[in-house]
Amino acid sequence: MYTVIGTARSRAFRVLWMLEELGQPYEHDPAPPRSDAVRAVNPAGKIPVLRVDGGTITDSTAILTYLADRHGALTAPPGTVARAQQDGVLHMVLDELDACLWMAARHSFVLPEDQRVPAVKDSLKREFAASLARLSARLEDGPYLMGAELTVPDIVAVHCGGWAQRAGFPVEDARFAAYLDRGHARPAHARAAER
Ligand SMILES: N[C@@H](CCC(=O)N[C@@H](CS)C(=O)NCC(=O)O)C(=O)O
Repeated sequence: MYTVIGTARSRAFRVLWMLEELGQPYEHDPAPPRSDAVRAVNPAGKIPVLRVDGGTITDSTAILTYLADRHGALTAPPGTVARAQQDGVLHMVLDELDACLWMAARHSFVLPEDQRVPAVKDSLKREFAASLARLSARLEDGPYLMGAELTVPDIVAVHCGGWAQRAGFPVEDARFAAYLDRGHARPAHARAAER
């Protein structure tokens, strides 16, 4: 049995969605970041955390990759060129979408007020829009980033897209907007969102 720790309004949503796609049973502890419950399993206080087989896995991407490999789904097989290409796209999404959004969040509400530089957000929004346009070129042969099937990079990219919309980042690229709608319309996404 898997236990996902972390409120669904965080990167923990990626793990909930993945488990719903896999059809695996799990428990969910919606603990907020930096809470005692989270620090007990991850001293950094960060979420998500996955508890499995008496062990603890931190970082949403590490968790998604573990689940994909363990269940042989939403991924190309490890050790193949296709998997390396998939990992390349995953890291691009992390470097260029997740990193921009996280930096904006840090300068909006995560850092102590006297350390925030709100002016950085305009530059991050421009960078984000340019990255989105580059990523959306991959969707030409879609419907997903790696082609016909939903894979781990899609879970992260669609989550980042929704995060961007909530944070007031521009998601004006029509192809990416349609891809977001496709991701949000998946029944497993809806089941995770119910949390
Ligand atoms: N790369 C990590 C980032 C984890 C992370 O920063 N999570 C946020 C919530 S989405 C958090 O716990 N923030 C609290 C903090 O940074 O102290 C992942 O993908 O899991």
